[in-house]
Amino acid sequence: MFLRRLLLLLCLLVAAHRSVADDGYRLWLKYDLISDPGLRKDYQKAAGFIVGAGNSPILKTAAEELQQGLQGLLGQTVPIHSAAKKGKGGIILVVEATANVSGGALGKDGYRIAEQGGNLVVTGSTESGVLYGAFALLRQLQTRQPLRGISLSSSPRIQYRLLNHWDNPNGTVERGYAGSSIWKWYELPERIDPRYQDYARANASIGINGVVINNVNASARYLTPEYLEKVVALASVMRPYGIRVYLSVLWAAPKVIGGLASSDPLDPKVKQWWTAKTDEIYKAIPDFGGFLVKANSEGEPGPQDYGRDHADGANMLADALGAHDGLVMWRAFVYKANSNGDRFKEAYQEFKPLDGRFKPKTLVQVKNGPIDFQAREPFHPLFGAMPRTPLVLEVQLTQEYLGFATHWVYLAPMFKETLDADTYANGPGSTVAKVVDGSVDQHAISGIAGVANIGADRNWTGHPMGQANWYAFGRLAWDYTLSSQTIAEEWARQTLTADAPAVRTIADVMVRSHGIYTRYTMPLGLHHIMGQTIHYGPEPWLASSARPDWTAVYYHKADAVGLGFDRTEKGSNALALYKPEVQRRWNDPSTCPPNYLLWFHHVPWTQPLSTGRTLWNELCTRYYTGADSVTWMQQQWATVKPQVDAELHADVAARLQTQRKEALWWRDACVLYFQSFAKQPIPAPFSPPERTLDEIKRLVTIYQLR
Ligand code: BDP
Repeated sequence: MFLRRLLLLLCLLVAAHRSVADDGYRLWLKYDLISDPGLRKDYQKAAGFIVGAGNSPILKTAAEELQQGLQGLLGQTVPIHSAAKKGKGGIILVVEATANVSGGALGKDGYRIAEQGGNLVVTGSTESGVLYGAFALLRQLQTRQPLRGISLSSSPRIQYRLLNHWDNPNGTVERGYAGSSIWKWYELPERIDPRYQDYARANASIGINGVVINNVNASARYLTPEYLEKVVALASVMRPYGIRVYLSVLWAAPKVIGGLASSDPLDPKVKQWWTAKTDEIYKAIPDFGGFLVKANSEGEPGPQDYGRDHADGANMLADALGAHDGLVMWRAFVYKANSNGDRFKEAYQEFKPLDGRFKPKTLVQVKNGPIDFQAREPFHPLFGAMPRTPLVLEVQLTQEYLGFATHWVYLAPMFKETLDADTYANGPGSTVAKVVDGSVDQHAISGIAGVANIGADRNWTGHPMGQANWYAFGRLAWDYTLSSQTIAEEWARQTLTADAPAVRTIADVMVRSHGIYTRYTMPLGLHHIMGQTIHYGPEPWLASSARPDWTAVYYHKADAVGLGFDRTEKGSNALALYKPEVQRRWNDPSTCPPNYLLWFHHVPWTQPLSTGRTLWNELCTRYYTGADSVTWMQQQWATVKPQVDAELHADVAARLQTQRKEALWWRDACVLYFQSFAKQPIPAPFSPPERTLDEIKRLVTIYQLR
């Protein structure tokens, strides 16, 4: 009998242990019971009940999310009351459009959390503000902050905070590394996967308020009545979380599904078609967000097919929106095939002359850098150059050029590098962030977009650490003044462990990881030397492709003299696109930050750099120390093994092994290839690679095979 009981107990223990194994599904919203009984008691005293602010869908969500979170964290029932409840020790949710905080009124969708009369009052300036406040309060508990004396207020600095999904109707995801699309088009609208709600919850918890659900290389299918029904179903899941749904549209849709002969934006029939289509969408989805357009870019159709320009196209769609509350986000990611040109300048040359021509409700969406989401890019010269047009900053969370779901790269430092860059558009301090939030040019609308790294993998992002990039994007979109370190610690504490030293170790690795990645892949401002088509692994020797600006040699320009793209006056003069203050700094190789050097200069191999080493020696040093730093990452990760979930620890440890292996590919491929131009030995204390360039080329080629 005793033995049987013991056996049963053991089975239960094993089962319990299994059930808490962390598969990453719960993201940063774990809400596990707080183990410190003292702290738990304090929280229980302050959060014994909730008084809801009302019964609208968003307000109900706010109360219910708070309830669910608190019940998990505190291990007790937390009732929701509808009317102001007498008593102390509860949380009161309030909407107050004119709520003030020290320093002024709360911004739109802002919140304030303060103690009042023995309760915690969460005030939102809108219903969404209450929801964000509820999540902010949960974050306080999840990161074990005291509630006594709490006084917090925050308002979003950027108004439209969007995820852009590059998801296709057949379930694939362009540049997606976390499985297939989370949208199950063939099941919708009848079956609503419960995952959609968890997705909405995660987004709302970090302030994301819009999602473009389909690829910018868009299918016309989404605009058919059959697919709009499906979009309606998704919109109804997002709505209670304050999230609006947007669509990427195919420019040629009037031809493809409308039976028209043209999609010329100035053709009255085309205008009529879009107006009717837009009305149809708003009838079904009254809070529809609007359209995202990739036109005349990488083979996509657009207004230029009819001799019109981007502004003609965007304005026609803005007219079609009419009085509906929606936006047109028109992408500036364009580059003509011009073998004598410099791709760096092309978007600027096309869009700058259009400044002032875009109608209200139209925003131009610009990638962080001038080429294409490279590991590190200088800020796009359009920021600060289009004062009469609101610009959306587009960053990429999916790691197309940053090692897919294999390499651990925390992207907040990269996003911040762009956000904090000074354009000098309106004097010093005109950072990209302030151009984007509208404050430099007094725009009433502002937006930021992150190309999602989310897929159907159980843990959402493939690499467990990729979740931090989703999280960081939302937090920075809300408040770009937060530091990368703060966000990393906040995320790690909620997601991985409550152990403070372990959190610090993990955050330290995170914050350095982007610098490490660039060192072993594209140091000193090298760019676009990755594997053709797949954009994975090194291929600096790539000399021919369908277009010259898809090769690597177009960008690195290695020769017997040196390395790098001369974009000064003597070269393509792309530097002239920036304000004089920026030009001055980057124009002189001795003041140009080493991280941008080869973006702008063709530097002799023997040239001493500000680091004291010659270009060749510095290049080798970065490749070698970068690859070695992955070993450091592995060591750091090993030290936190006792503090994080075993399954998750093993997952990340295994991915780090691949990362180390591939960092060595990058190192060996690049030093051996560039050595064939520099004709210099690998400097001490580093040892030359043990394999030949041909051996490494073969390895990389395997990844390109069909
Ligand atoms: C590039 C991707 C391509 C996208 C394109 C875009 O390689 O798949 O369609 O960006 O942003 O980085 O439109």
